[in-house]
Amino acid sequence: MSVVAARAGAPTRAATPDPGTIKGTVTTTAAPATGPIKVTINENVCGQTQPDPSVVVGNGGGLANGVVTISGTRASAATMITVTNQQCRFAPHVQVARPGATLRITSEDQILHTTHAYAEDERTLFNIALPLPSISFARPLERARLVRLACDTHPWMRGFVVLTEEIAAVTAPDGSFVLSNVPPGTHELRFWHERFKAAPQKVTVTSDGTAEVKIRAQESLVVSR
Ligand SMILES: [Cu+2]
Repeated sequence: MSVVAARAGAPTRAATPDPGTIKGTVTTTAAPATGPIKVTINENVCGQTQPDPSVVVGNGGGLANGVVTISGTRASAATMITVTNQQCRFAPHVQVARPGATLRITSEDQILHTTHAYAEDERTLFNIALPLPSISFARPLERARLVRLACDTHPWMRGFVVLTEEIAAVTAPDGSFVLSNVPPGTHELRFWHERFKAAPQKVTVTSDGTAEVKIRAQESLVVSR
């Protein structure tokens, strides 16, 4: 009897719901046709042409290099990311980090690249010359914003870093994405892509559950420069 009473009176564990997961795909049915970009300098390293990284559409219309974020959430996103100048491209083309993260910049190419970072208002954040492969530099990425990377030597080179406090994921080559550690509840998903847009979408996540969403994107008239 006393044991039962003791159990009944014991403090119960706080009912913290387990986080859930959002899995989804971003697709488009109207991808603009893009051809390869003609290379005009350093063809020995860069090749004669470069694929256009701004439109990468996989089987079934999956749209790569988009960023899905969950409004109003807070994430423990990456605090250290790397961009590599690789065969005259920025790899990866798009990535996500939290404000305050450090960007490591390096090169694999035997030619001069620069990694020129711009804020959305076209202000230069930094411009790093990489004359040799394997050297690397680190620069802080201080606040929530979209950072565009360009190269002063090679005008086709473009990259993006989305700095956000929110839970976010970059879409894979098949357009898929996974958002983990999502608090249960109804959330709004937002989508960014340098050339496409999509309407915000509501999704409900249950404790320890997996919600599936499909996001349809269309070409935007406003292109991130
Ligand atoms: Cu370059």
